[in-house]
Parts: sequence; structure tokens; C-alpha cells
Amino acid sequence: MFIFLRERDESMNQTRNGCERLRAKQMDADAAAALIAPGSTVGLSGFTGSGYPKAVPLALARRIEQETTAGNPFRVRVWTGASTGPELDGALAKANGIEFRLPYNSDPIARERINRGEMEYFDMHLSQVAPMAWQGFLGPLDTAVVEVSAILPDGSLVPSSSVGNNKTWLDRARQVIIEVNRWQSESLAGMHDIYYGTALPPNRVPIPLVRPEDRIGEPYFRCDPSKVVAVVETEAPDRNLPFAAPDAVAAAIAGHLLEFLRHEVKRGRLPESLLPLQSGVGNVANAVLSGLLDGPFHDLAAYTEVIQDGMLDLLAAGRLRVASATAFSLSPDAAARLNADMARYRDKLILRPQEISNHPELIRRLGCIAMNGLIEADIYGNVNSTHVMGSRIQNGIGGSGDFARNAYVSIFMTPSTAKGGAISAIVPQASHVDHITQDVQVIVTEQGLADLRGLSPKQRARVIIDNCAHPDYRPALDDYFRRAREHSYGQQSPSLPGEALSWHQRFMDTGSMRG
Ligand code: 0RQ
Repeated sequence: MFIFLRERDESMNQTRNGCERLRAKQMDADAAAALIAPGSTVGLSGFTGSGYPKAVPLALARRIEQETTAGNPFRVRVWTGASTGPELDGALAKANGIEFRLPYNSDPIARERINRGEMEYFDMHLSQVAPMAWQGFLGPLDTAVVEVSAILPDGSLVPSSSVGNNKTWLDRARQVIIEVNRWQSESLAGMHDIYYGTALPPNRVPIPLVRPEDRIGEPYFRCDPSKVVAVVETEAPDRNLPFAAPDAVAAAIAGHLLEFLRHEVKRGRLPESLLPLQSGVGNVANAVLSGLLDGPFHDLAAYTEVIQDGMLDLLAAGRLRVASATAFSLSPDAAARLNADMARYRDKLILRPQEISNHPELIRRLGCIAMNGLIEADIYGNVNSTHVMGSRIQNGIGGSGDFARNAYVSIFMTPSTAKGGAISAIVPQASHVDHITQDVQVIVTEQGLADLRGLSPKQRARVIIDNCAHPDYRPALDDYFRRAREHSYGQQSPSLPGEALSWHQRFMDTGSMRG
């Protein structure tokens, strides 16, 4: 496939649109954006800043701004895979062009609009987006705007650096706009595994994937050429952000976690090659992956949402045998490394639709080790991943719920304090709960690790306060727990609800929760 695409490229003056019928649909981004109706629903590609369309959303934002100036403002409903980039969420939110958004957002401009109440946001489990789109209650999908790395002669599409919900958008949309991005590596062809066997009940059947390396689908998206109304050629990079080197806090969290994994292997509760790893992105996740590079584990596998830098390092070092995900989330350096050395990595990397990468049935069957971040955890192990002070959305639940509930071991990691130490990540009662205590088995901070498995709520409170809370906040948490044990209405999960919920108010009033 790699050779085939190269030959086409040379003979077609660098175009990656190999389908004669679709070459007739080529146009610029402004002409394509003009085909999107005001008020309509648009399903766009994109997952953690990779594989999102980079020209049509910008052109749509320009059109919205012009129409707003002319006194005819309009907005659209936006569905994606997960977070995208400034050319999509950022530009459309800036133009006040998003009426409704699902399923995940990390764009700061869109976040502000949501938190000001100017934009509706349906924050949902990433595995459920495609099935819910098929169920129909979200309404019809008018237009799909999907980035691909090439179009083949029969009109099938070579996916780009993320798969997300693209299969579903292409199938469900009334009309399709394709962006063919020459910046994406040609060698992505053949890396994807697009499974077409999903159906709604009562016709659902088991998904035939039993190991992370299994390929159960097709390498390309099917696409009915008669639905394609525009093809736009682009050459623009993904939103790849450089990774900061892990700081001391991240390194300490990683250290506790790796010690826990070694201990579990020693006790015979995990195999020596562990179980398929799911890891979030960011500083702490990166530190954990770096730690695995130096640790004793071999023949590892990842069954996760995104492939980040640390996973490429593990593959290059021969520690990781395969990484299955729905998207890349690489620094510019790692993206260049991958593109330069694709032959070495290609067979070990698989990108799937997010309904498969995050599928509860598969996560449970494979027995993933889930490692995710949090905003705050309470002393009973309820986790808030999404809402600062219980009301202000940070990003969204993403895939953390898909993995946490179904994992073999569900781990949450966080620094013990936020905002320069002024606020404790361990609180008496979470101000919002995304992951109930039953879905949270291990909490790790730089202070230590709380293994909550098999413990009652009161026992959990003791290990969380003792092992995870920052020493500055332990006295206040101890005092709360002691009084709750004296005065609580019930003694299964002792609490003083009024006081617990004003915990954050103390921070607001004094600028710090200390003391
Ligand atoms: O805000 O940037 O304004 O200072 O929250 O916090 O410390 O940068 O942490 O980037 O690891 O994000 C839970 C948000 C953690 C993330 C969350 C403030 C803090 C900062 C971000 P500022 P950090 P991280 C895997 C599955 C849900 C999705 C998910 C997330 C900002 O992990 O979105 O897990 N998870 N998907 O200052 C007040 C607190 C706070 C707080 C943090 N207790 N109180 N503010 N902040 N804790 C995803 C993939 O696989 C791709």
C-alpha cells in the first residue's frame, strides 16, 4: 500500500485523491464550508488534537463571523471524536458558532463559552458516542467533515492520525466533506482496523477481539461516493504539543505506581508482562511510561485511547509488543520520529474506532490496567474528573469512565494539591462525582498509594488520608473524619454533608484550604 500510494502521488502531481469521480468534487475550503447549512449538525473527525479537519472549520468560522457582522448570525451543532485543535473548536467557539457540542472538549475558548452558559455541552462516555448516534435521539447528522490521508480509486478512504467516530459519521451523514491532508504520513495506510460488525440490539453480537494485537476489521473507511459533496486538499500539521519532562511530583507518583505493579506481580495477582495498559496523556502518564522503560516488565501491551510519546519509546526499546488506540497524541519530535521510521513501528500500532478502543466488553475481557487523572477524590474514593468546585467544567469524562468501571485494576493519579498547594485534591466529599467509589480501586499521589480493593468506606478513608493527602491537609481531614464518626446520621460512610460541601467555600473565602 505504501508503494502504491507513492506511485499515485508522483503520477498525480502530489494529489492524494486517487478517485477520479471524487476529483471532480475538489474545491477550496470556503466553497466547501458554504455547503454546511445554518443550524445543522456537523460530525467532524478529530481526537486529542490529531486527525481533525483543519481548513473547512476555519472557513466555516469565517463565514459565521461575516454573517454575524451582516446581522445574520448562525450556529451549528458539533459532534467529534474527542478534543480537536484551535482551527476547529477554537475558531468556531471564537466566532460563537457552536450551539451544542459533544462528546469532549479541552479547548480553552470553548471551555469559557460553556462555563459562561453560552454553549450547550453534552459530556459523555467516549465509547457511547457512535452507538448513541445510531440510536437516533441525538437527531440526524447532516454533514460529516472528515480528514483522511488519502482517497483510493474506489472511493474508500485511508484514515489519518485518528479514527474516532469517523466510520459512524461517514455512514450516518446525509452529505460528506473530505479533507485530504498531505501532511499526514502516507505510511499510515494499513495501520487502521475499522470494524464494521457493530449493530444495535437485538442484533448485537460479540466483538471477536481477544488480544490487543487482533485485527478484526478493514484498513479503510467505506464511503459512498455519491454522498461526497466536496473534497478539500490540505497540508497542515496536527496540534502536536511538546511534552514537558516529568517534574518531581510526577516522578514520585510514577514511582509509587510502578512499585505497586511490581508488588502485584510478586504476589501473583498480575502476570509478569502485566495486563494491557490504558494511560491518559500528560506529565504524570508520561512519567509512568518512562518508568516502565527502566522497570523489569517486558512483552507489554497497550489497549488505550491514545498513543503518546512514552509508548513509542517503549516500542523502540522492545518493551511494548503492541499499542492499540484510536488516535496518536504525539509531541512534534515524536511525530517526526514516527514518520521517519514508520516501517519499524507500523505493525505494532493499531488505530481503531473509539467505540472499539473504549468498548466496555473488550476492556473487561482484556483486563486492562486503567490509569487516569483526577481533579479531586474524596476520602471514600469517589472521584471528580470533570468539574472544578463542582460546577465549572474542565474537559469532560472522556474515556475515563469506559476504562475505570471495566478495568482489571482501576487507578487514579494526581498531585495531592492543586493551585500551587492552595487546594487539596483529597477532600471530605467530592463536589461532583464521575467515578463512584466502586469504580476506583487505587489512588496515587506523590505522597503515596492507597490500595482500596476490598476495603469498607471507613477503611478506605483511613488509607486515603494517611497515604495520599498532603501533610498540610491531613489534620483538617482527620478532624472532619473524627467528627463525622461522632455525628453522622449513619456510620457506613460517615459524613457531615453541609460542612463537606462548604469545604471549597473556605478556599474561596481565605485563598487556601490549609488550617
Ligand atoms: O487548571 O490549567 O487553570 O491551572 O485543573 O489540571 O494539574 O494540569 O492536570 O492535565 O492531568 O488534568 C482530571 C483535568 C487532570 C484530566 C484532569 C486544575 C488545575 C489545572 C488541569 P489550570 P492539571 P491534568 C484518558 C481518559 C478526564 C478525561 C480522562 C482530565 C487543570 O486528567 O480531563 O481521564 N480527565 N480521559 O489547576 C481546582 C482541584 C484541581 C484543579 C486540578 N482539585 N481544584 N482546580 N485543577 N485539580 C484520556 C486519554 O487517554 C486521552
